[in-house]
Amino acid sequence: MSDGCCGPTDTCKSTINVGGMTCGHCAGIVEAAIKKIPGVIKVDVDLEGKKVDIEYTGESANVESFIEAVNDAGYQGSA
Ligand SMILES: [Cu+2]
Repeated sequence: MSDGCCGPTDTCKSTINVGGMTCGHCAGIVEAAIKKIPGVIKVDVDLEGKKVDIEYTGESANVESFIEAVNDAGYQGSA
C-alpha cells in the first residue's frame, strides 16, 4: 500500500523541517541519519532554512520515517 504521492518504483520528493541544526556538522549528522533509511536516494540539507529535501522511492521510506530518524539523531523533525 502506498501512503500518497507515488507507487513503489516512482521517485518522490518531500521536504521536512528540522530544528536544532547549528552548523555543518549537525547537517552532516542529519543527512547521514536520513540516508540510512532504505529507499532514500538523495538528501539535501538546507542549514539556514532549517529544512531538508529528500528524494526517495515509495517502498519503505516516508515522511514519518524521516522525522523519526531526525529525532533519533537528536534534532527536532516535523512535517
Ligand atoms: Cu552543529
